[in-house]
Formats: sequence, structure tokens, C-alpha cells
Amino acid sequence: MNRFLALGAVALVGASAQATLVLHYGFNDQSSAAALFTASTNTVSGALSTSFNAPTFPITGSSVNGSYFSFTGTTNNDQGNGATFDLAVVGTNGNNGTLTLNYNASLLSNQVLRQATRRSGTGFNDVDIDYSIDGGSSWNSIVANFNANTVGYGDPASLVTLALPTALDGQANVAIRWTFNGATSASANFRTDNITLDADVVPEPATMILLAGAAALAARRRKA
Ligand SMILES: [Ca+2]
Ligand SMILES: [Ca+2]
Repeated sequence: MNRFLALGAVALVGASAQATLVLHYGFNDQSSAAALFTASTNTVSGALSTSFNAPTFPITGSSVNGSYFSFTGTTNNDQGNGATFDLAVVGTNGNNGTLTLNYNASLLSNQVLRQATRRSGTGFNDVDIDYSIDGGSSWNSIVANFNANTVGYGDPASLVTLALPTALDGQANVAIRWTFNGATSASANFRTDNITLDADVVPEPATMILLAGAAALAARRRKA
């Protein structure tokens, strides 16, 4: 009897979480660095407390060696926001530069990261993607030595899908870091657009109470 009750409780918890688009970065507003790195979609707004930081390169906002820039973006994974611009890191001075996304995953599980990617012929052909669960003190590898296609966003290989390690589930101080290497010219670039995070979102306590209330109401209606 107790076992059946326990199984019922587990099934209820499973049903309360559902995969959803949590974050989308379309890099469409290049009016300022802050605008460029603001999420286009944030469905768990306050609780996620995200920060997508500008690359750790010398920043001038123009297409110069060792900076970032926006080229024409892509509709690949655009979540209905259109292609407009993207985010590109440029030039040999950017080698060993990094880009970091910090967020609070305390309500998240089954996290999936996607991004459209491409590079120029002399661009960064060695991109390491790492994660941290202590805000960036220590790092673990997700993907080593990623080499984007040189065809463009139209290449089917452009969209990268990464099931993030379960070690990130429920963690409050998650960071995802991209490290760029392999650029061999001043105009070399690696471009990305439409970085998304999908996850199961555990309802917050207030939502759980509402759900429980709705379930009780439904049960009462069924009895009547
Ligand atoms: Ca875009
Ligand atoms: Ca590497």
C-alpha cells in the first residue's frame, strides 16, 4: 500500500515539470553592448538572474582584431525573432578569449543548449565549451576542440545541440564558457546566433500550491 502511494507521489512530481524554452539570445539589438547581450526570451525571468558577458577581448564595438562584432544572423533556431544580427568574435588577438553565460539553474533539469554556428576560413577552428557549478572557480569540459563549418548558417551542421551534464541540474551558480582558439588572420571570425536553453522547470512553491489547489478542485468536480 505504502509503495503504491510513493509511486503516485513520484509520478505527480514528474508530471509537474515540463520541457520549455527558458532562454533565447538572438543578438539582434546591437545599439549597445548591454542590449546585444540581453536575453530575447527569458521565461523564468527573475529566478534565472542571467548575465551573458561580453567576450574577454579588447572591446571597441567594431570589426577589428581581438574584438566582437555583429554580422547578418540566421533564422536557424530563431524562436520567431528573425535573423537580424549575430555575435562574432574576430581576429588572432581573440585567441584564448572567452565568452561566458551565467545563470541560476536551481529550478531547472534536463537542460539542452543549442546554438547556430559558423566560421570563416581562417577563423577560430578550436572552440572549447566548459561548465562550472561554482560561479567560475572550477571548470569541466562539455565539448573540446569544436570546429564550426565554413559553409555558413545554411549548413545543416550549423545548429549545435548539447544535452548539458546532469551535474548542472538544480545548481544556483551555473556558468557556461566558450574559449576561442585557432584564428590565423586579423579578420578571422567565429559567429554564433540563437543560443537557446531548454529545460524542465520545477514549479516554485507558490505555483505548486496553485497546482495542488487546481488538482483538488478537479477531483471534487469529478466526484460531483
Ligand atoms: Ca540574430
Ligand atoms: Ca581546445
